Amino acid sequence: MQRLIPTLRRDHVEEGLISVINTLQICAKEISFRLHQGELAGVLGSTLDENIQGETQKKLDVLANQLLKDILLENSHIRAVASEEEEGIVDGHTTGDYLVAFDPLDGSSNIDINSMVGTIFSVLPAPKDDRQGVDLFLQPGTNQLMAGYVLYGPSTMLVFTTGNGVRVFTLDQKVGEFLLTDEDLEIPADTCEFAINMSNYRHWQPQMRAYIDDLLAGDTGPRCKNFNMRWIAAMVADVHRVLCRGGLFTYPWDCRMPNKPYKLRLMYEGNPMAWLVEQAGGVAHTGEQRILDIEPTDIHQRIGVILGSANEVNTCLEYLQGSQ
Ligand code: AFP
Ligand code: FBP
Repeated sequence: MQRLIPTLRRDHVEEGLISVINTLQICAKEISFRLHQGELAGVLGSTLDENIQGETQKKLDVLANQLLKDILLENSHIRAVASEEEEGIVDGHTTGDYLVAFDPLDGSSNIDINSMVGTIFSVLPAPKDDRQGVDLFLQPGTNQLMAGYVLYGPSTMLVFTTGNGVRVFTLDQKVGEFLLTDEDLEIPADTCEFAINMSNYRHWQPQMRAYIDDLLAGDTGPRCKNFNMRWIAAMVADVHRVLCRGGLFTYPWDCRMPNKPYKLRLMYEGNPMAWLVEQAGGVAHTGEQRILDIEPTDIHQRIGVILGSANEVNTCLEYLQGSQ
């Protein structure tokens, strides 16, 4: 089975970016080890702190964030990093060509129940002009050079794209290396599976409720087929399922917070997952526009997300746009 670096070279990935990806996989192995030690490592449970998103931080959130920052910032190719857990960016090397945005542990409510979590990352080019600070990162997802995630599940998997399709590597615990286990993921265009937090039903727009109502109506309803639902409460795991066997994943507009009606974050969740999904032949949309085309105005901005099997996402969009 092919190893990581030879695969990247075969894909003609530039050496600086290979170095960044290599550093990311070193971080992934370290986080994977701590997660798999679980309670034995004394890292389960919460801290007393809140992160920039106003969420209580788990000890492993803090640990994963620190590990990523420390290890990434040693790499001279990295100009700066931005984390979902921190307000500002952290500067690295002024001559670095790359920026890395990451969500250190996505799905952190799963940590204490020994369920799936992941690390999501997005690599952008460092602008060559005089931009500084957070402005460096305010680039659309179409600029991404590499995007992916590590899924810490029964096995640890590294899934990413550099624009040549979606490659999947599995961590061989015996030799401590990621080995290529799927060359090119493709999302089937049609699906009978969806993922949404149904407990928020009363907070959605009527059009989204109508779409879900029709899925639930099954083969005697307007969609004339039965749908199944899955929800892991970790986007990384739900999107992994969609990449592996198709499906529609959405975290839609929600009326509870008029000024912040969305949950998922563009830079750390939306953009990297959108590029992966598009590279696998799927569609990733906010309900109003293609996610990758959004010109960000804030590194922590939140968006609506509807992604997955192309035909199903397009059907959902027809409901939202009122043509169904
Ligand atoms: P964290 O960023 O706190 O780990 O949350 C993960 C997440 O943003 C995303 O991965 C899930 O899809 C979503 O939360 C689950 O949210 P619910 O609480 O609505 O299930
Ligand atoms: P398997 O025996 O095929 O693994 O099925 C597992 C299971 O019986 C339960 O563990 C689980 O609660 C249930 O199926 C899930 O069923 P559904 O497909 O209705 O969500």
